[in-house]
Amino acid sequence: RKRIFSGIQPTGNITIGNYFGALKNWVKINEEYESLFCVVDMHSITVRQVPGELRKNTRDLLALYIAVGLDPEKNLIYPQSMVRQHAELAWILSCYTYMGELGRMTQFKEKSSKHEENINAGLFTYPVLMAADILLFQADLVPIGSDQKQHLELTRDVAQRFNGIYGDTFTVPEAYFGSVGARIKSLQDPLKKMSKSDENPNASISLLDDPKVVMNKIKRAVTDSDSSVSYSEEKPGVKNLVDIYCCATGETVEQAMGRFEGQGYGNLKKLAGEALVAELEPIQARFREISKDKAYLDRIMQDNAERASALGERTLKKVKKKVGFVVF
Ligand code: AQP
Repeated sequence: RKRIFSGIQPTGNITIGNYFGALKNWVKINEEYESLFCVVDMHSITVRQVPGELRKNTRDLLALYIAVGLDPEKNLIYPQSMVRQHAELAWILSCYTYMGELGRMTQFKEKSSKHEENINAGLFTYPVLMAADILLFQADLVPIGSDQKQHLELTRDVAQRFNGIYGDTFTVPEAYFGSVGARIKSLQDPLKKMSKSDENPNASISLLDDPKVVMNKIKRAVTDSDSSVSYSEEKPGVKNLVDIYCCATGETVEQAMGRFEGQGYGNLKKLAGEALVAELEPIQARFREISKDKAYLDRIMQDNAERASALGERTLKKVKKKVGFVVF
């Protein structure tokens, strides 16, 4: 079986964007592959975090992985920082990655302009850690959103460079673009993507928002001064609501437009909200169940991290030997 690796940062409340863009796809494909789903907490400290919140978000995100349907007995589900091989490989790979390459990364440019007070070296070398995450496990496929394409390209370049110098060491991974996920946009500014670290709580819907909150946020979603539904780039707010409706129901845009075209916005908002609530309620119920049992989640984390560590160690040992470290 081919192997896949993917991760999400525990940087806030996981949104329906993260769900439709990533998690739901993982659930669809995880049984076909040998899968690792990591909570990438080491990536998130490139931006300042409140320690207690980071720890809670990490546990919550792990519980959510399980609640959406990823079985921790069949997949490796763990926090990145519990597997030290990620950091060790990242250091070695950083010596095979050029400043010029990292300087071209658009996410670094964006994030450094957003966090001018804290442009740290980790923000710059973020893609090296991501390369280490993937290459450590010899992943064949990496489910990513289009915004991560450039980072995956860099991962491939670094893998090929290393293989070129030392002979076959790393599997060169391919991107896997899922089929469920439309890009979900902010409910308050539909030209921006919905983001878990958005400061406006009305801009995003959390996977854990209760039904009333979901309905209200959808009701308040920004549309336009026009009054009838059509699906086009000129009407980004309405298009986003149709996308959300389709993601939650599994209907195609054509089917949805057969239902909503030419109507006012009220019915679209109502049905999109109801469909979302129906999708989220069972996930929330499972999440509450899992969160009640702290010992259960502790055990899953420890057991999964141990297994991931043993798997990663195989690659790390090989790499250490190749670069000339003393290895026993
Ligand atoms: N709006 C979105 N629509 C579809 N997919 C999305 N993803 C994120 N937002 C949307 C996908 O979710 C995964 C999470 O990746 P991440 O944790 O590295 O964070 P991100 O991409 O930077 O997502 P956020 O929510 O915007 O986080 P913050 O606010 O912390 O930067 C990825 O697979 C991504 O494509």
